[in-house]
Amino acid sequence: MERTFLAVKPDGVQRGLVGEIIRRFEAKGFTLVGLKMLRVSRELAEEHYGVHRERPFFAGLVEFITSGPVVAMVWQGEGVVASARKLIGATNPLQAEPGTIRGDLGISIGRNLIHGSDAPETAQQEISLWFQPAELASWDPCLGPWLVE
Ligand code: D4T
Repeated sequence: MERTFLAVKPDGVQRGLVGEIIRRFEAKGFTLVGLKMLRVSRELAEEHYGVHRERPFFAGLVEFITSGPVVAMVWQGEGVVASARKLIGATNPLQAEPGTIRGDLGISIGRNLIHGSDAPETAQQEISLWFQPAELASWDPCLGPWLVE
């Protein structure tokens, strides 16, 4: 079953939006299989955002992600990677559609609340970067037959 990596960034934690964000993925019908709060090390932040190393916003991004606790999660479900990106909305919250997390709850690209993997391969890499296998729980929600035909 497909899995994705999501992280509520320090702004989402500080603003008390962790519950609201989790609620949206639960209500959609996805299954939470991993969850932890952590203070991200500079090493982890630089590895996670490695593709942006040469971009002008990289230093600020690493500074921001390491500035406070983050809630890291793994979610499971059919099509969860692409669907989570839709639920999250465009990178710039001012351009994100209403109804999305960023569109409803944010205003600044540097404070866009949540990260979501952009493809199934990236999701696998990010899950193994952030979680040990033993930290993930495989379980079948009893609502399964009411969510998927
Ligand atoms: P993440 O990776 O956090 O889920 O965001 P996106 O996938 O939507 O967007 P991204 O990888 O292009 O950007 C990563 C991260 O950098 C911040 N950022 C981005 C920024 O602070 N200034 C910028 O100009 C851009 C493009 C926001 C998200």
